[in-house]
Amino acid sequence: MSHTIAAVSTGNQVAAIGILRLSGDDCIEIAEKVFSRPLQSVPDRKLILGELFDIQSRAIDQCMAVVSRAPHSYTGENTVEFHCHGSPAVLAAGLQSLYAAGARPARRGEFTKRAFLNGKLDLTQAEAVIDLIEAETADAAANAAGQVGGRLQKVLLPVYDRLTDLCSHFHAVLDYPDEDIEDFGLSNYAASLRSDAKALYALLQTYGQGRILRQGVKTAIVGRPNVGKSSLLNALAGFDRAIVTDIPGTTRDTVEETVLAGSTRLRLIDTAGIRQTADTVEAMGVDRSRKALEEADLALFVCDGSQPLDREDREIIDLCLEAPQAIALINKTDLGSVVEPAELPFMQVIPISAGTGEGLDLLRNCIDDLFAGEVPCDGSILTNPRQYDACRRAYESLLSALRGLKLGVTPDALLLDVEAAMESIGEVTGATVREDITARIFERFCVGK
Ligand SMILES: Nc1nc2c(ncn2[C@@H]2O[C@H](COP(=O)(O)OP(=O)(O)O)[C@@H](O)[C@H]2O)c(=O)[nH]1
Ligand SMILES: [Mg+2]
Repeated sequence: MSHTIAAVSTGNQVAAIGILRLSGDDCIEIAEKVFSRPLQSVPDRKLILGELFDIQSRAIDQCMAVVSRAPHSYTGENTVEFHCHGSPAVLAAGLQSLYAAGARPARRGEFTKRAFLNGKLDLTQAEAVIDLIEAETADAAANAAGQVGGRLQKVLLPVYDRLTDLCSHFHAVLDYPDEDIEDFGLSNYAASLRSDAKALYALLQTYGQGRILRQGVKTAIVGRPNVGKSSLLNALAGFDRAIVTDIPGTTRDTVEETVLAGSTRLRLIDTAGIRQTADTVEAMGVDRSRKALEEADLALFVCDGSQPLDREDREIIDLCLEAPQAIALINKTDLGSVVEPAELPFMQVIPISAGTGEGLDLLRNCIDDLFAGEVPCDGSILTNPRQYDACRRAYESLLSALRGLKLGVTPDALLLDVEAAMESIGEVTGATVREDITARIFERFCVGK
């Protein structure tokens, strides 16, 4: 018996349409109490025009009701949706009257949780629904949509399936010695485990891209004091996010802002100018700058083009060249430049003026070229730290199993590793290992007929 839950599914803003959603065993009866038309016998997924009543049975909106019966609904349960006019006041009144009629407020994610519990979505898909709703760029949305469609599952399920086979075979041979089951060929298993480990490794490699898709490109703006780093952050952000003065050492802490460069989302980090300093607070800021640079996906090296490069510039350049990607910016072109692009050992050198905005479009395009398109956005990559961690553990268990095979450990010890790998994959897909192995033993080998 599943209690009927109700919620506004479209957010609390004025809009053309707002949807009230109900899911649970009694939802059709409950919906009928607040609606002018009978719903028991209407066909599935047909829009029915009628009136929605508030708690005092006053009509508050003309709206459409649609019924989807179990199991053919998002949650797998009976559901009813009211497509109302999108007035927060109407939706709130409608919701109150649904509560009065017997529904209870839905908790966060509860519709999707029910879909998961009813087998309509697996865990990766359920998590992807949340990612899809929260996606901030088109690419992130496309990837999440792919995960909702089960792309990640397509990578993980074959691995899980082969491991289930292997385990069930081992168990069958060990636990049912009298049955006529082919003995295990350890060398076959080694090949199969190796290819599974390879598939997981390839998936783990996608996480760097996945993190960028999810959180944006971590971009550290670095350079000597006063070259115009904070001015650049402000110019890219489109407002005065960081304090800009002509006093060297103004920025003492890191300042973050998210901006879009084409379709690429950047987490820009403005840093304190890197230099030797006796000022304790500034020195801490400089340490943070170095740390931001170490963690960055992209380093934007900024120099002041109106002055020759000096030793400090060159030291910072060396640090920047260690970042996965780096672009050099010769700033203050409006003052005339004495720095030649060839003096800077970067693949990309762009003259800009944070003051006038010159060169910033070029910079945005250059960044977008570096990062957009490189990531497959079809949902086959890992974007989520929880999923990454579970896949990493699965991979390590498989490596341990392979080491065990080499050393000639007993099948029991091997099984422990393989089952641990399955458990970890199950954390991503929501599979329950014990049941799956047991089921497979009986399905495939007809043991205990
Ligand atoms: N003429 C000119 N001045 C700039 C430009 N960018 C920054 N400045 C000036 O340089 C000084 C230092 O800028 P700021 O952004 O605080 O540098 P930071 O210390 O690297 O963060 C300020 O007086 C800015 O107005 C530019 O493109 N052209
Ligand atoms: Mg600054």
